Amino acid sequence: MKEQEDKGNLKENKPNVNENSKNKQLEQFREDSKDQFMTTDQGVRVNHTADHLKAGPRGPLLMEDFHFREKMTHFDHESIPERVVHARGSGAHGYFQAYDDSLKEFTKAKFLTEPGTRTPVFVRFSTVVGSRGSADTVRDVRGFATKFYTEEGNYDLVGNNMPPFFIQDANKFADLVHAIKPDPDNEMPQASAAHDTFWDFASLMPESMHMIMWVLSDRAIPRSFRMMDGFGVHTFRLINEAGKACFVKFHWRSLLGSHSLVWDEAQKLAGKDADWLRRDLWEAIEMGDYPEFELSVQIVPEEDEFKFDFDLLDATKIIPEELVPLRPVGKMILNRNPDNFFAETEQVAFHPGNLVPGIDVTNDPLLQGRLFSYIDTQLNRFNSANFGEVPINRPITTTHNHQGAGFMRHTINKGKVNYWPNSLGGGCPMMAPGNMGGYIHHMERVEGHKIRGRSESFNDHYSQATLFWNSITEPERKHIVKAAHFELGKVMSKEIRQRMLGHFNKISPELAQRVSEGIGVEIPKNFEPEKSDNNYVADDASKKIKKGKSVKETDFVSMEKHKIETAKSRQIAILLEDGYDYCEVMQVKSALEAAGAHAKIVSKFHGMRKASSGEEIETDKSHITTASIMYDAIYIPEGEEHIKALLKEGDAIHFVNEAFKHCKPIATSGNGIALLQKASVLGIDFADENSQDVLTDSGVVTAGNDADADEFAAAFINAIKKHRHWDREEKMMVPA
Ligand code: HDE
Repeated sequence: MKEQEDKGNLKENKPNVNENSKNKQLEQFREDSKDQFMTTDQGVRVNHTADHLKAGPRGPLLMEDFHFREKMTHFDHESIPERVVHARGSGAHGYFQAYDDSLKEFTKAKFLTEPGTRTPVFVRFSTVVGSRGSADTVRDVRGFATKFYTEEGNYDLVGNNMPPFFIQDANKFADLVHAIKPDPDNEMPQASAAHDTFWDFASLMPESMHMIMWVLSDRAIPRSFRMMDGFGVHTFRLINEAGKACFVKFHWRSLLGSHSLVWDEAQKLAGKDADWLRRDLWEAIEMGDYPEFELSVQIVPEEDEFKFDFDLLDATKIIPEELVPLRPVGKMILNRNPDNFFAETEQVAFHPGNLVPGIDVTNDPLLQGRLFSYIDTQLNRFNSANFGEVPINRPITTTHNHQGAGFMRHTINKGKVNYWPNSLGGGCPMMAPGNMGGYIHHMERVEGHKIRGRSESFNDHYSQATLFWNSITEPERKHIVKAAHFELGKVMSKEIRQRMLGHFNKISPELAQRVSEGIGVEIPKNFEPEKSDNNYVADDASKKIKKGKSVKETDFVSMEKHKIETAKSRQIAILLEDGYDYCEVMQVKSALEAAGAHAKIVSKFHGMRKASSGEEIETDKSHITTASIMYDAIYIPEGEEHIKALLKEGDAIHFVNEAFKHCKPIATSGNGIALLQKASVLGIDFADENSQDVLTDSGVVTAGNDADADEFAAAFINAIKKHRHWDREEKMMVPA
């Protein structure tokens, strides 16, 4: 019917977008009970809510008690099904802003090319395997899903914190998830891959080997949602104004760098603070330490599709940055916590098929399956197709279509006409041509025989796993080996352990050897991986890609080689008892704060701690309410009485010892060195207590009592910037 060609009589549904557009929209739905009477859902004021209506003070409930029935009914229906994967998550609002318009050459998506616009976003970070109440710090992939509320409608970039994926085809997803989730008979273990079913599946799934390397690496135990990178994983398409397409991979880089916990710390945090990552994100935003991520793209012209030694449509592969460098596009800042967890973080519904003009999908068989699953899964969660009307899911543009009825419809569509084409409604709502924002799918030529199979070009499962192993540093390798000792050590079946060694041996004989030492089985001879029923078909693509470009190492996958060194937003514990040196504490504290770190006073008990010169500082945390695992670094000032007290305090000695074993920066001066000795800080050179020296050895900074406090603080901040000092791992016999 009618296609709108001139803008003359068109009511523009494209808002003037700024960073507050979404917030303004949400404001209409907020409720504030301050200074209000309680009411029923019907708006009737409630006069008493502590007792239900009874037949006599000791009698039964009366059915006519509408207030009780309404209240109880609501409570009984408060929960919705948790997400089948990514059930546990944390959300934050913010905005995205492009740096410039240089991406116009490749895409017509306005939010990526208009530097003057701040596009509102809502991000949900998540773990994948655990249920809603599981611990944050388990070994797992992290979800990194972003909803951009653009002036052209919602665009969702639903990514992870690791760039490859376990499988190539969506038809294996249900099996993968069944295998990694708790066992069906006893629902154990919670939020962990370390059980027979997952490794059984993985060991029969050679295509998962590249991802397995990432999952065993420290990326799977991030220090913070704010300190991890994000990846779109699939190859998508960008389309420019002229309709020309190119391939694209999306990357988020944390501007605080990508940092991890150590495994022992992650396990302890799961017990002492199961909300560790959620709390970290919430508190950082409340304090004004807004998480920042840079969006970059890797662009591959369509004509270069086969110029690599892997298939761009294979989601188990990365494009090494040496082959296609990252091109920065813009920055996202998360600056507002949600008002209500359920209404926003739980109800937000992402979908990789939420696309705007200028961005399109490819035939990646994993992505294609996702295009079905995400809407389908929302129907299970919301029991209605109207989930898009929930405030957090609404676009900031107005919506016009005939998809009216269904459970929980909010919008009141006017008029008789709920069909298209129509003449009674003047042909409205109208079709929008491409030059007026109508979404036009990329006109890719497609032809082929119906086949349950995939191109032979997907049939290389080890090269990039080897590339990963070859590209990382020795401490990172060591952590992978230890992770494999743990994960496979929990596997009862020796056959499964051995099959995994067969794969590791194909990735790297050194890796296999080192893992084999810890899991009590030999590397199998003449190992041939299972074909796992894949039907690989030789086709044109497979002939072409074999000649493609490759690299032997790619530094960018290593967290250690690509450290952003900053002390910003790091948590520093200052151990204090009465009798400390006030001037030194204040000088170091203000230097830490100037570097963007946060210092917290930790003492035996809550209350005021008195300096040797009489000043007082209030304790933030007592030993029983905190632990070294909750800090990035620790500092112990000098002071005669204060150190004497710490030397008698088991908790303080353990605090120092544990932080040392977790490779964290530690600083002390003067007689504080005695506390390090008592805490078995071994194999480290200390400064002479009675000197002006400042000495840093493996992240342990010590200063003589005549040293310059500024120099001392600067050395400490440098050690903090390096995050962890892995060389200590070599020196330690007894674990933390
Ligand atoms: Fe998802 N995934 N996924 N996934 N995924 C879901 O959708 C699915 C995959 C990712 O914070 C579900 O709304 C299939 C890759 C994130 O709400 C479900 C396949 C990547 C989130 C689903 C994949 C992801 C989900 C569950 C293989 C990284 C959390 C709840 C074909 C690029 C979003 C929901 C949030 C959630 C299906 C693979 C990321 C069931 C079928 C690859 C970050 O629809």
